[in-house]
Amino acid sequence: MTGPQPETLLPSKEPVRFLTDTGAEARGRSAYERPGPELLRRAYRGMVIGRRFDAQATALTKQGRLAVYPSSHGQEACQVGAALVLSDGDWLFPTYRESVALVARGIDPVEVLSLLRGDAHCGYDPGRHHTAPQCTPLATQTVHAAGLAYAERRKGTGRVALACVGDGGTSEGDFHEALNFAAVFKAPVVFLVQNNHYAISVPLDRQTAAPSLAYKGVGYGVRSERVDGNDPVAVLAVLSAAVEHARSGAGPFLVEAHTYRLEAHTNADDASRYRSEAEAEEWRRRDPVARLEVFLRGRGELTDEDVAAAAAEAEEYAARLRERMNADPELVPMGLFDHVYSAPTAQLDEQRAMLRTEIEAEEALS
Ligand SMILES: Cc1ncc(C[n+]2csc(CCOP(=O)(O)OP(=O)(O)O)c2C)c(N)n1
Repeated sequence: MTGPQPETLLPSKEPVRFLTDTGAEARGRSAYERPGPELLRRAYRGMVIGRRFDAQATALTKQGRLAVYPSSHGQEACQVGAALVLSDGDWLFPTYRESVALVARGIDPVEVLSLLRGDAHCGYDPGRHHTAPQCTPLATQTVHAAGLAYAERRKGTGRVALACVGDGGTSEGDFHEALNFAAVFKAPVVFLVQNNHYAISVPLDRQTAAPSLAYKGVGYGVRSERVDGNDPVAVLAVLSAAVEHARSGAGPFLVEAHTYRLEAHTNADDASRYRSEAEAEEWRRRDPVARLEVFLRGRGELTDEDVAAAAAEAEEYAARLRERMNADPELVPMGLFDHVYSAPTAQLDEQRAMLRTEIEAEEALS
């Protein structure tokens, strides 16, 4: 029997944390290295802008400017952490929930939102940003990430892939196939499981009987860890170590981040039907933005001016986004058929012909 000893794969007994719920320094030493002030300050700025972006996107659904928006309010530490631990050449594989991670990666927010506006399958150039299109079928992106990471390993580029997946997504077959493949072929991929406790209305205890989602990695021989997903310091520390592990050739790494989705699943969902306000209130007390602010201020690494500057930048960002989203884009309906397959299927050709006929009939009327 070869392969790693199980003890080397197991997550910490408690989720890794550097901060208390209120942002003080947590007791005890961590096996992970605390990120330096420069990275933490960047994370703070990214989270403030990300939260403002999220609120603006939600408002745009109410104005009918956006068809749907899955909020990641409350999950900013994971979202911004995922973007900040990757270098430009690394690959990010997001789900529909990851809009804040995409803007933190520096992608134009209007391009990020064009999928959710219904204008395109993907509004940004995945090749340019090394970021896959946001995936709606659950866990499919984990297979793509494992395959791409394996290709990068074969090519010897030193690049890694980071795949985001939700707690619900870990029940999908694709997730298990991706873990198995990545472990056997030592694909340099990090699986970031954002356990936000609900898959739409399905709570975690109906999703898994495992001691924690991190144990799903152990069974496949994948080094796994749990982290307080609302502690930005811990998220950055653990994700950085996970990326380093993958980049060094040691194989995949699974991080389960314990977090909470404070808003409904999307604007089309009513969260009060399946969870209590008291529960959400508990999690509001562990707000990742406030925790990091308290911590950095306490160390003299964030000043009143820094906080005001981040808030002003976020307002400016939202105002510009609002303005640009209020303009009607010029759409090319036939473009929907581009980039679906490298060689179109007969069914796709048929659909394309049907749409062309409809457009021509409409043009003939006008
Ligand atoms: C393969 C598949 N099955 C079902 C759905 C419908 N669906 C969309 S979101 C969702 C819940 C996902 O929950 P989770 O993975 O925890 O992610 P979260 O939305 O909480 O970020 C479901 C079942 C889907 N998109 N894809």
